[in-house]
Amino acid sequence: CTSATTDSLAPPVSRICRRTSAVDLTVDSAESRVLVIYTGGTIGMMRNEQNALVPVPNALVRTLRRNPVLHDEVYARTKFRHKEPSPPTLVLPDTQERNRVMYSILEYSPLLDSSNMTVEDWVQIGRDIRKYYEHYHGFVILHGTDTLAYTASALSFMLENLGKTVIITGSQIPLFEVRSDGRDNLLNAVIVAGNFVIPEVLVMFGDRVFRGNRTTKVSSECLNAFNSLNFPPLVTFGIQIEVSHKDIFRQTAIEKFCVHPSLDRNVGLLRLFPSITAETVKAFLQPPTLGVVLQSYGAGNVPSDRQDILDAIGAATQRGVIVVNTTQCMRGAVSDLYETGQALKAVGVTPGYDMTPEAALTKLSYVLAKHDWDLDTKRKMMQMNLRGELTRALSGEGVTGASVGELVDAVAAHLQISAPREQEELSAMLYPAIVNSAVMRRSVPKLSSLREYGLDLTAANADGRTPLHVACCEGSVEVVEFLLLRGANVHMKDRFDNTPLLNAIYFDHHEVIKILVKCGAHIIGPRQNIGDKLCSAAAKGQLKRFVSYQLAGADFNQVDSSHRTALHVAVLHNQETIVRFLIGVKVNLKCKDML
Ligand code: ASN
Repeated sequence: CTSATTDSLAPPVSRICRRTSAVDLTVDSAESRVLVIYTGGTIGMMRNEQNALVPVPNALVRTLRRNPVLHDEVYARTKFRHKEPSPPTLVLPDTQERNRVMYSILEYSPLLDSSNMTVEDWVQIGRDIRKYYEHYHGFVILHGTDTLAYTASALSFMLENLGKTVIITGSQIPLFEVRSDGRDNLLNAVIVAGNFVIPEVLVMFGDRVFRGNRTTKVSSECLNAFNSLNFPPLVTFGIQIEVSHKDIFRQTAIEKFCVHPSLDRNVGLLRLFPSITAETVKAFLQPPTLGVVLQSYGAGNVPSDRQDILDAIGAATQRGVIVVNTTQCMRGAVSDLYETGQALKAVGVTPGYDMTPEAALTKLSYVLAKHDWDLDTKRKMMQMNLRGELTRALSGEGVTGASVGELVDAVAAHLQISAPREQEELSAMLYPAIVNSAVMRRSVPKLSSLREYGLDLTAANADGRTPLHVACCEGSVEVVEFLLLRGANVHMKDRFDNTPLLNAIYFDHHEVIKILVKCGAHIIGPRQNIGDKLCSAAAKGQLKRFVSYQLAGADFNQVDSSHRTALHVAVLHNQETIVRFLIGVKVNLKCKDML
């Protein structure tokens, strides 16, 4: 990330004063941890003396604790019998999904109605996600609905190379009331964050989860307050939770997660209306304005006979102001279908395709804060699909290719399968097998052609194993890089709780481990029983394994179930090379085992 800061940003210490250190919570297999960042909003509001809804501090956790649908007290008591975790941690009852989810609540102070939130609050949320990134499987942000779509869009750009699920939700009716949408929204958001790796900033509301930067608040009254009219939902809640894996936007760089620390505030939204004056347009485009999202009519049209307005826009783009054209319509994109739309191109306006106003505005703030990009690059970036915010086919980046549907059709016909649901299940079984056979052969050309045929190189098989897991066992650096550059996720866990990194460690593929770490892969000690694994390697004198763990950033002071470190075991088994290695990496020499 660049370390650019803008003069417009005050240090983000002002409002949010309560800081809590990371939870010290061990997690067993088939458990996961979610951090809930509670910023405010109706979900935690009550009426004051003037009968107005205001956020109430320190009330949410107490209420959630008393609700058996949101907290399993018996499980929590057994789990936390030694120590109450901090921040306060609740446990979802068994939801029949893969993981039992523990969720910790980090309550901001003061809690805010989202109408009072600013860029500083987005930066603070970004910082907290960065701070706790390696301690949790996923993140939920509880937020007021009024500006939720702006926050979701802004975070989608600020969180670079995101590899974990970040999901924003809130409610229309406070959770303290008998009839509230807050309970289901929170429950569903925590379930998704704790069970699925969808490496995007998402919005959960009602029975759907949308890509955050495609979402707009469409109703101040309905419980289905949000919609995404240019992109389908990524998750739908019915009797089953359906995840649309093919629509997930994946990062394709070998880089670690980081948070862009600033946004430029000198941006604005200008909505055209018939007979708007040139003076209004000029005033809007005056310095210090650096970027404007123009909301034009229909498919991107402006009055082509209003030379005064076009001149005002042209003068601004000449000065270096970035003007992005979007449509006032809720659905659809801008194009140069009409003469009235082409007029804008002639005066240096950048097309914004089908971006929502919230996405276009926050993207502009983000792009303008990238001080190492020149103006030309910034304009290009506004037209590129950075986080799934604009439709690729419209921007000319679409991946076309022959369909593999014919193969599935042929197998389906052979097996006499015709129902769409069964065909989908067949595809889900066949595709990973085909991709994995190319991975086993270490054949990058084969993988390329499978991709051209439309096969998903990130899809998991029935054991939850992705092509990246298989590649990390095989150890081909070329294949691992190829998959990572095409969206493979380093945080995916298979049915046996193994990540690609653990697979690479198991086979001591040191070069592969280095690439995975570059991409943000990390090990979580207690959860993955690293202490036991280190002790076992120490007993066998597996020096190579210790180098693998070292490359993966393991803590060699971790203990096994008998509270012994690898050093205890190495000494016990007279493994001199391991003892020398451990002393070399400065392990704690004073740690005592259970005896
Ligand atoms: N005014 C509230 C907020 O945005 C609305 C809500 O959360 N439903 O904080």
